[in-house]
Amino acid sequence: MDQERHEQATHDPTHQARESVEPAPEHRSDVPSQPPVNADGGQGQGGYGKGDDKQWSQQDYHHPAAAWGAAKSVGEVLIREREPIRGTIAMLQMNQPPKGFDCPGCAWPDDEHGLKLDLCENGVKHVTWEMTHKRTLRDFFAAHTVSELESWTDFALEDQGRLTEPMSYDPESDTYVPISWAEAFALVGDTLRSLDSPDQASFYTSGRLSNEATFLYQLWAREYGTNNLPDCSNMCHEASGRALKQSLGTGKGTADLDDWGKADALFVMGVNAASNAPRMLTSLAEAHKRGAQIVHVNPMVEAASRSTIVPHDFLDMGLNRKTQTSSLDLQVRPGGDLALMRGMAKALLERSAVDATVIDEQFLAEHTSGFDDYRRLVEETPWEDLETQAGLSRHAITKAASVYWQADRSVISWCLGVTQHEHGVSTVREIVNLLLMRGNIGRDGTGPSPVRGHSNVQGNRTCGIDHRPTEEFLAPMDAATGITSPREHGLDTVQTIRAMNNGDIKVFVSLGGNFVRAAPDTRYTEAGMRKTDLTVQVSTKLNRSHLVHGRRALILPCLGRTEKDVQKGSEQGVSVEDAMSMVHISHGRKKPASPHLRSEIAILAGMARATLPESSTPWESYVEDYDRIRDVMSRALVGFEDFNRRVRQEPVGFRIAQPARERVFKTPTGAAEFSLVDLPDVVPGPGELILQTMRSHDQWNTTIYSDSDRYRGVKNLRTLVFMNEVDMRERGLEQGQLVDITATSKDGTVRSLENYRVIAYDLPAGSAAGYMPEMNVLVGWADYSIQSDQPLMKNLRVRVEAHEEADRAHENAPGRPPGSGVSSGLRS
Ligand SMILES: Nc1nc2c(c(=O)[nH]1)N[C@H]1C(S)=C(S)[C@@H](COP(=O)(O)OP(=O)(O)OC[C@H]3O[C@@H](n4cnc5c(=O)[nH]c(N)nc54)[C@H](O)[C@@H]3O)O[C@H]1N2
Ligand SMILES: Nc1nc2c(c(=O)[nH]1)N[C@H]1C(S)=C(S)[C@@H](COP(=O)(O)OP(=O)(O)OC[C@H]3O[C@@H](n4cnc5c(=O)[nH]c(N)nc54)[C@H](O)[C@@H]3O)O[C@H]1N2
Ligand SMILES: [Mo]
Repeated sequence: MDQERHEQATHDPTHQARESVEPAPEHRSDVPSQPPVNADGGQGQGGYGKGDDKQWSQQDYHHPAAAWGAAKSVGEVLIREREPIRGTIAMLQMNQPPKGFDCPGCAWPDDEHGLKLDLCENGVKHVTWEMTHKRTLRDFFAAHTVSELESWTDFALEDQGRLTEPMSYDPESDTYVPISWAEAFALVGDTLRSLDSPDQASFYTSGRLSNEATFLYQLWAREYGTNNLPDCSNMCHEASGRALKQSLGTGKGTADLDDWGKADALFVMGVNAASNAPRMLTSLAEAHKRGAQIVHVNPMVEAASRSTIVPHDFLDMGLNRKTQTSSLDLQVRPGGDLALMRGMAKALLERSAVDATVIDEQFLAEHTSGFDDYRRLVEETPWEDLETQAGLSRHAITKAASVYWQADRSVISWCLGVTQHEHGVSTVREIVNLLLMRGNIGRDGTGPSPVRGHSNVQGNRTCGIDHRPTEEFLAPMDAATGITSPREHGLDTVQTIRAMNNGDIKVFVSLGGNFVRAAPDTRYTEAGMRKTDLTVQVSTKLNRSHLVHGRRALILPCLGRTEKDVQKGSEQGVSVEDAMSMVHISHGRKKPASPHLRSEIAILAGMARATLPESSTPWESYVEDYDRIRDVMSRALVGFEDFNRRVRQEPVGFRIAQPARERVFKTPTGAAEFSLVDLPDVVPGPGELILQTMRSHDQWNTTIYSDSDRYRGVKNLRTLVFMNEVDMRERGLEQGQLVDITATSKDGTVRSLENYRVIAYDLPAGSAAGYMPEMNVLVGWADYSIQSDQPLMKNLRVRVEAHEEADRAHENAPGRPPGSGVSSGLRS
């Protein structure tokens, strides 16, 4: 059976010729009729996805977001995972307190009433992915060497299903072999204790770890002696946290779902909400129905900025009645958001000459610092510069400003389109500047609202995953736990990759996530991983990071969020914090995928005890009853007082105090601080394009469900680059043509991807877009923002040109892993 699957996964690409052709879409007239040639040698147009031999196509998508397309897709996923009944029951329990489990998908908050049914297509896909009936058993590992598995697609790896028992890499047979939990813990402990310094280990986490597990994770790392705690936030919202902290004194948004429900204007910047935060569609549809204005700021006109039929709204579904979800679309230049915000501030100041009320002078005087300087800076910035940098006309900018000044209450939200840029911190601070001018903070229906990614990425930070912890955090934590945390800052994601390559990191522990795929500079990251002495992956499914490993390697399988966690005969719950600072308890309901799985908390405690045999931390006792972890957390963490009681409050737990919401600003001046930066130049050089790497509709970060991207009209193709038609014409490129993409890194090194297909798309001239994680091979390790240390995943400087035939022969050598059409080196 495994053999069968394998063959399907690494099929002979020439079979594609036999597949029947899709109905001719609008753009297909000039598409070559021969079968698509594989990009990156051997794995095909599906990139890291399924890569089957279906013909690709692309056409415009005209239907409302969510709606029947989503319902159909959910049905298909349930059937594919053979979970139609259990899947449906799980859907009905998801996000339903008091006994439901928190959706392990995105961090969008629960409905204020807790009980209303608000599901989304991608949440359901995510849950079903975890609940699959498929299992990766020891026989599977015995039958396939790691070298062989390396040639499989990422899709095929995860498609083996849930991991079932601890496995350890055996170099002699080049396979993973079973290991007992006790031996696995001992290997981790012994290796860590043998290091010259605790700083030779790095402890990564992806943002889905519960608050309780997070707390134990950082406790283990710090008691052991290091602040090397990189996380996915380093690639995600680091810029938001830093900016909000500088401007408002605390690193989180202030708006909650209630505020979204009361705002007169919602600004949605740099997020593909219909795919990545689908439950936002409900808020947008409701906002439109009550007459609020919705402004989308995005170089691409994404599905959420058209219309939606909210899938749980069965009446609307039945009547095919859609709701508008946009009043204005601004196709900003990539990285031009700061200029847009400043342009809106300038229009606001101009308007204040005829209508003084558009600026909240009283709020500015009482609660802010630096406004006069900001006013001067804005007045001195010429309109022409703002227009050029924003890529928008003065008229369009002023129109957005008029929506803003006519609204009594505004919320501004943003995601990766704003943060994964060189000037991400400055841009978020400019968003806050604009909010402050009208007192849009600490009032109902107002505030900044970063749209977070992983379901508990915000909680991870709150509970201590931070390579730069503050004394404010460490002092009470040390006092409550009796440990002495190191004070020296640790390594983040990019610096961990550097240190691995330099031989400075010997042990890499990963609680969830898929580091080699998610991180920038794929080849360099892989090389670093292979240099380590030990890699430890606590995971639910097989992924690339298990195959690209250290000299020794462990795969430790854990319970998923949907599964029952029983310790000492009693069911345990864990908590998470959503993007709007609400903390609630989550109970898995399902029988675990295997009797050998352990909870993340139990695995952490096992590794910690083996590392720190003399530790006075009651690791074993914490595992027996998670209330004990919450008790110590209530003493260690500001805002978690009386944690055990408050987390069980119905319907949705409690909100962590966010002082800025009460207009208390913990900045050095005690006021909200205006930021004053020069307008950055974000215009690409001649012949250059700014490439952003983003998600398709059918993927969860490094997990790719299918090779299609419904709302962008793409079927069966991931190795693509979207370009403006004008840029295509300038380069003599035609729809569907094969191209090479070359990125020049900040340090002058050059990386390229070959045999990608160019697709015409409505985005600003000078910009391009394609999919992560395939395109991570183009992100040099040195390409990170000096403000946030975030990799510039939306801001790569590239050239795109027709693929040269001569290169093709060697690119299509069969069996080459995806991305081997990649070349990198010092060609500058
Ligand atoms: N189904 C699903 N849901 C997810 C995820 C998933 O993979 N799948 N991932 C989760 C995670 S970890 C995260 S962080 C979030 C990510 O959610 P998103 O931020 O929506 O993620 P991306 O797909 O990277 O899309 C980035 C968006 O920013 C736009 N953009 C690019 N450059 C600019 C710019 O310069 N300015 C502006 N204004 N916009 C720009 C792009 O066109 C695109 O719409 O989603 C979370 N939710
Ligand atoms: N080029 C480019 N690269 C990017 C981005 C981009 O926009 N462009 N976005 C970045 C962002 S925002 C993020 S957040 C990162 C994502 O980076 P990661 O968080 O590292 O990656 P994921 O794909 O979310 O991790 C998937 C793996 O998590 C494991 N897993 C799933 N559920 C559980 C669980 O309950 N417990 C445990 N222990 N493991 C589990 C499974 O084994 C699965 O294979 O990628 C970043 N990389
Ligand atoms: Mo993220």
